Amino acid sequence: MGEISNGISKKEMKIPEIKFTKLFINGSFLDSYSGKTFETIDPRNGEVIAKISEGNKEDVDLAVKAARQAFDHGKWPRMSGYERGRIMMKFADLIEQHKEELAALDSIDAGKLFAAGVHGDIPHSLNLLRYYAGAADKIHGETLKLAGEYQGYTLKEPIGVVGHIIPWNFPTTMFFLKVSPALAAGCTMIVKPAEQTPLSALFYAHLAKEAGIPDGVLNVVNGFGHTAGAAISSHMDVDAVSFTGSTEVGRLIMEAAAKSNLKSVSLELGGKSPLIIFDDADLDMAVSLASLAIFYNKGEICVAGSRVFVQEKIYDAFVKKAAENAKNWVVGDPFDPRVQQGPQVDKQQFEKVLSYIEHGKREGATLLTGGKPCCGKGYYIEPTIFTDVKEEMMIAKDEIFGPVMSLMKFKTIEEAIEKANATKYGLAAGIVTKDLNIANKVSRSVRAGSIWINCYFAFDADAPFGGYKLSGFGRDLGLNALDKYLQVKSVVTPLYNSPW
Ligand code: TXE
Repeated sequence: MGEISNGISKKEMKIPEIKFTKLFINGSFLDSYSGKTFETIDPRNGEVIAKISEGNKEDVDLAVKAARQAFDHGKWPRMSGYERGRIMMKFADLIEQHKEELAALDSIDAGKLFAAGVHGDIPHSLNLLRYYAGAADKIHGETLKLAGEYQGYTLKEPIGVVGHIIPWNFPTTMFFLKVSPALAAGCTMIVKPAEQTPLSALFYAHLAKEAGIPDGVLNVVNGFGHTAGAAISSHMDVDAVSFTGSTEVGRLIMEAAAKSNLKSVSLELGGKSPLIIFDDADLDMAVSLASLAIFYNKGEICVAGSRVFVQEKIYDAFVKKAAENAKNWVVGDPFDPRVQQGPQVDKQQFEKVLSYIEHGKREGATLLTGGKPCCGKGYYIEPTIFTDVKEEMMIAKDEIFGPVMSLMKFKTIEEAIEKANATKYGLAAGIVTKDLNIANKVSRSVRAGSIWINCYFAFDADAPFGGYKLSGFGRDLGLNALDKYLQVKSVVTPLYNSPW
């Protein structure tokens, strides 16, 4: 195992000062109504980073009131799209000026690689913000040539007050994935970051104000899911909820929406994505891709390629190389530039992953490599590979959300398609082959929202993203995402004289 110790100086770690810990409501940082706080923990060592104001129902009520006022009477929804876009561009520029500090916040809060933040999450989030800033003045309806002596047009109007409930695995990207199209559409909003990762969202709220986003448009209420999150999803004055997280909580959110005001809901949930590697694949490339697909972000990624199907002729060679690769995968402090994998986000996720590894061993899968905690005090887990995995095993069925690859062998294309689809999820799939016919056939047959051919994690602001089956519904990214935050109104008029 190419692990390194945590012996890096504080200076090298670039530990940022924690400037914002309160709730951000109506343009100001406030203590929570109850005065309560919760601790956010550094997964590198289990130590407390800061105490964060804990939002509850009363705080959500206050934030929704501010967002409602800003929507009904404020200038943001009535501003020209061009002007909204200009302010969003300024917001992006301000983020860019603070990108190292922001990436460091996500590193200490979520255990994310600092380099991945600076070169991945933050630039990608800037792309999102700028992409939707550019779209803000291009939100068009249609003209309708109606039957009889009528004509009409459709108007696309912002849906209103939106609740964004987001997870901890990509605190920055998730924030902008949700907030950018909603801002472009002219909505006002409340963001509820995950309780594990409250820090960067507060900094973004501060920068939004500096950029000129009016008070009440973007509110951030940190807190727990069953309190602050539930208060958003059951609120009578929230018009839409956009959620990313577990399938279990997705169901609760739909239920709360149904029982309150039938607010519109979109859900991006878990996954158990297949990566299918055919005999003709370049072996080195296939192994690198498969390793990245499961070990990147310590496997804490909804589209992780957690089920790897390898065609029989290259299976043995693949297994050997994948094991070598995993043994050389560097686990350690996310600030060290040599490191490829940081700690799991918290103790709960760390224990969840280890318990799945134990299940895998008990169910009879072969532990090829890894399988243990490592690197001292923090929540670090060795990159792990199981072979001899059977479809009915828990490690082949459940979302582990950790660095655990399940390797399976297949013979024919039909078998690969059948196995790939034998899951309750449908978020993403990868195909590795040089044969275009195979790639086309498999990409049409696998029931998943994103298909990556000879690549993985190929996200782009312009490529819609979302799930089939229990991976949810609705699309983030792309121009489609704007639809979640818009209403369509039909306006009809007589063509000539009014018949009435
Ligand atoms: O998710 P939760 P958890 C999966 C992954 C992970 C598992 C559990 O398998 O191991 O879910 O993670 C808020 N009403 N994913 O428990 O609880 C919560 O505060 C309203 C996949 O952390 O779904 C947080 O802000 N909101 C996923 C958000 O929901 C509630 C990313 C997500 O937390 C709530 C994360 C409630 N009753 C986990 N309960 C992905 N698709 O990327 C919780 N929340």
